[in-house]
Amino acid sequence: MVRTAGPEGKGSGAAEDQCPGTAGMRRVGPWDGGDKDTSAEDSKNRDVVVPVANCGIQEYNSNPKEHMPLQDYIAYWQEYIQRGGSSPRGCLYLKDWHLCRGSPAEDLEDVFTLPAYFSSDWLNEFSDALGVDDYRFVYAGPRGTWSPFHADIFRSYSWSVNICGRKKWLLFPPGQEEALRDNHGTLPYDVTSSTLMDTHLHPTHLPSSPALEVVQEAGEMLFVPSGWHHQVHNLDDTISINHNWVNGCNLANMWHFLQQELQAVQREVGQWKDSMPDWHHHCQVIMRSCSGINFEEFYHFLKVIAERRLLVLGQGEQGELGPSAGLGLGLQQAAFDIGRLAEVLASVVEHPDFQRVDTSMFSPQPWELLRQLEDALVATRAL
Ligand SMILES: O=C(O)CCC(=O)C(=O)O
Ligand SMILES: [Fe+2]
Repeated sequence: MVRTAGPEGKGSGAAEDQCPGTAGMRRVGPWDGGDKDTSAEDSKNRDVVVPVANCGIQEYNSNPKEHMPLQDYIAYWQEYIQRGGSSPRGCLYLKDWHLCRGSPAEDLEDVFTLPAYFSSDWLNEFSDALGVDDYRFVYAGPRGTWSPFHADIFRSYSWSVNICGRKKWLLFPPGQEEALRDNHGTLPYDVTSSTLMDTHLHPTHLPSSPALEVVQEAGEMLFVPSGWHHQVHNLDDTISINHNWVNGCNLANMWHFLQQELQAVQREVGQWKDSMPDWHHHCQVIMRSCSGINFEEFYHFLKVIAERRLLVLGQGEQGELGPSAGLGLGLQQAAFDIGRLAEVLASVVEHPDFQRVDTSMFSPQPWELLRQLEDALVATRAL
């Protein structure tokens, strides 16, 4: 785990102990207290509608979510504290709030400063380029709110910074989750549940390989590697910023995950393979709805990221590289990225299920893009 001070640094005194209304979240807004007059901004932010999960109700391996005005959530939270940590409305957790997407700020840097280690972030680069949902989230909730056991979307990395409060993370290295499955093969909702000790229900559970437990303090950042399952508990009233991200270092993990997802869909609907025309196409449609992406969209993702790097390298070769072609990318970074993109794209174009996708309208054609990437690599090595 990498730990480092968060954007606001560590230790802003009493503000850390109490979130609603007093947090040290300087420029983000909604809870920003302090001396300056923030009333106009506050009232604008309080109109924002935010997603809220009910941590007390299990719905499959997650919690049901509703949307409510931020000001209602803050009122709920204040009341929850006044009642000593309970509410007739249950234990509500504001989570997966796309604060940046909803922000009027032109630039992410106007909302908060992205740590340099995490700046190569293709998921958010892609969603920004398309103007669609990003993978930048705010989590905020009272002590006792929690996130059930899961691995992150597309086997991405994630990072989390506590603006205030503390989180307890229960982390399992890739593969270790297998021992936690129940006798139907289902992963647990809550790894702290005593039902895991029932050897009939969980025949492969090994109490000898417990979770890696990490307490993330206020102002600390935690990095979750690809494919690590985790469960997270807020030990105090806590506000955090969390991003999911993919880059050249975990792109192959994402591609591996997508192949597994397709195989899982194909197994589920295997009985209709021979009787259903377009069965392969339907598998891609189902995959998209279950996993959020299919092979066609993955190609599109690779293409958008690749073309931006090809542009940087092309401009670099012609000596035209101003401030990294406006992408914040250096030549070496672009060349590294292209190497990783070429490796994964080579595997994608060879994949029988990708070969079944109708690519006739794709521009460039996948083979052509792969050739461009390989040519760019050769040219870079010659420099
Ligand atoms: O903070 C939480 O409740 C969950 C965070 C999480 O799962 C993540 O950042 O990947
Ligand atoms: Fe997560």
